[in-house]
Amino acid sequence: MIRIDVLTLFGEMFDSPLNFSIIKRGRQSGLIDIVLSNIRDFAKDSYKKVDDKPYGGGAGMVLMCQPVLDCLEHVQKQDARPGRVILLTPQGKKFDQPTAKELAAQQRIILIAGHYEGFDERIRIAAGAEEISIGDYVLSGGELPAMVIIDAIVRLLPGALGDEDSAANDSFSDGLLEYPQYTRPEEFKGLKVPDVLLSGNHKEIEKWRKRQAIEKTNENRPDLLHKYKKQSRDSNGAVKKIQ
Ligand code: 4GX
Repeated sequence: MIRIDVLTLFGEMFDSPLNFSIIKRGRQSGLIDIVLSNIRDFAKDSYKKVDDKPYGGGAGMVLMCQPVLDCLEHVQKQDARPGRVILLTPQGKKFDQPTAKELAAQQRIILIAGHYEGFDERIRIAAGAEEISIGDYVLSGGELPAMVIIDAIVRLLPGALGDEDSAANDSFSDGLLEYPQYTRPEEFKGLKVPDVLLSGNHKEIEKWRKRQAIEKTNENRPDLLHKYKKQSRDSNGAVKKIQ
């Protein structure tokens, strides 16, 4: 069972997302153990102070080394597995599906979510931590990124999804966005389901879906299409035929 620790000042933020749907089932069925720890419990003074002004000046506050590192030491002692320590910051390596797969193969992960202007850099160094960003925008804290990462990991664990769902069919599993889907009725306010999907011709349906996936990727994410073309080259370096 994979263990995910989250060090945060706002544990209540996790209550709802961790108790629904796939994550809830994953926790109930013993696929995953999620442990929240409150950094403030490790503050030393009577004000429970965990942050201070930045050296060199500037706006905002910085999370102090002592409460974060004491909290980390406390959770690391609870389990023999040391775990990969991850700080959620906009300065980190960009989170993506390959990273989710890599993390889903770990035994233990420790996520540290800050809520102020940043962490004292020595937290990263002393903890031997890596930094991960979920995208190029600024959030008010690392809690939502931690939940995003947990969600992406849990659904990859064997047995987390129902039989009918498969992580192998996801967007990104072959480097392309997913093709468009349709369900009943065949016509809605004059908008028809493409004929090919009603044809029963599986070969033609597959070709149509592939073509649609390529068009969608070209339109919305040309950066992904460049990667896809690279990976689709054969051993002689020629681009494999895209049908
Ligand atoms: N992907 N934020 C972290 C506070 C902070 C800033 C610097 C440590 C160092 C974010 C993101 C993100 C906002 C989380 C600032 N803590 N995290 N927070 N995008 O924007 O991961």
